[in-house]
Amino acid sequence: MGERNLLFGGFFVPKMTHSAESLKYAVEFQVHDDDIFAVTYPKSGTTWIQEILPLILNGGDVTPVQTIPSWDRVPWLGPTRTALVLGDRPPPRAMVSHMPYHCMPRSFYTSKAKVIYVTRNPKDTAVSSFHFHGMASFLDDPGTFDQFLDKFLSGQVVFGKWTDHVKSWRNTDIEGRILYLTYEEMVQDLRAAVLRMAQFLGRELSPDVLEKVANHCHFNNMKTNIMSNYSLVPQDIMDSSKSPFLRKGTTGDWRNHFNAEQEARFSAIIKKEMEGTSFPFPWDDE
Ligand code: PPS
Repeated sequence: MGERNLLFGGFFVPKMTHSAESLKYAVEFQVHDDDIFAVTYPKSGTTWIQEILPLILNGGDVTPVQTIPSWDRVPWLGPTRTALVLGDRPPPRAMVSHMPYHCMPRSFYTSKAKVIYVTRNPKDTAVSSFHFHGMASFLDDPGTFDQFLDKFLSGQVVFGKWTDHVKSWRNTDIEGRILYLTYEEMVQDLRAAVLRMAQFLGRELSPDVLEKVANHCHFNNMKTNIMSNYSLVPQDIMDSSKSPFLRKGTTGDWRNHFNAEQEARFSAIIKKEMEGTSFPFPWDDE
């Protein structure tokens, strides 16, 4: 994985978007008590949160989400662009990150900054990631779906293993300032998920605004928002003719990709690695 990636914290990150300096900047980043981080394992709903958060924080004004690209609206912590866009941003600052818990900025741990951690069914995450690897030139070629599953399960993908990431964020000592959400509950009832986020952030939204935010952030609406659908990225970097970034936006698409043997192999490994943990997930009984 060396050619396209940099090693950091025991896993790889894409070289096209990260540098040794940008990672150092992230580690040394001065976290403020009113900062808000949305943290995800890749392909778990990050872009969705980049749409929802600004609307919650500004009371439902859609202007920023219609005029500012997602990556500048709710910047990434870690990539080279971070310093440029976060530099003198007024509070409250909302950021996204794929970092596991132990790789957050040093000052994060003693701050009061809040975290929204979104988890997605690892099977759907793997499917989404497989298609993304096929369209993004800064990621390794995924190979066949079967080959990609092995890479995903062994952590030979950017940001490492799904199980390591999820366990790192489920075993923190920041209880009280972290909200756990699943992609599945967002798909099932977006309005309720937005309300949970707003309450966690201490923002009161009227029923009308809540409805407006949920409608605006519906998959079909986001898909046509050029500030959110990654169509501003040149085709040689993200080729949406191979697979659109906002691809399907559903739960359970893994059923269209996994055969019985792959499903059994995948489930057995995830189950074994999650042994001893007790986080109920909506996909546990599938
Ligand atoms: S990334 O590259 O890590 O930032 O990707 P990320 O944004 O985390 O995940 C992309 C998947 O999230 C889906 N998505 C949505 N689903 C439902 N509703 C809305 N509004 C929405 N916005 C993004 C996106 O379609 C990707 O999932 P798949 O399964 O590939 O469609």
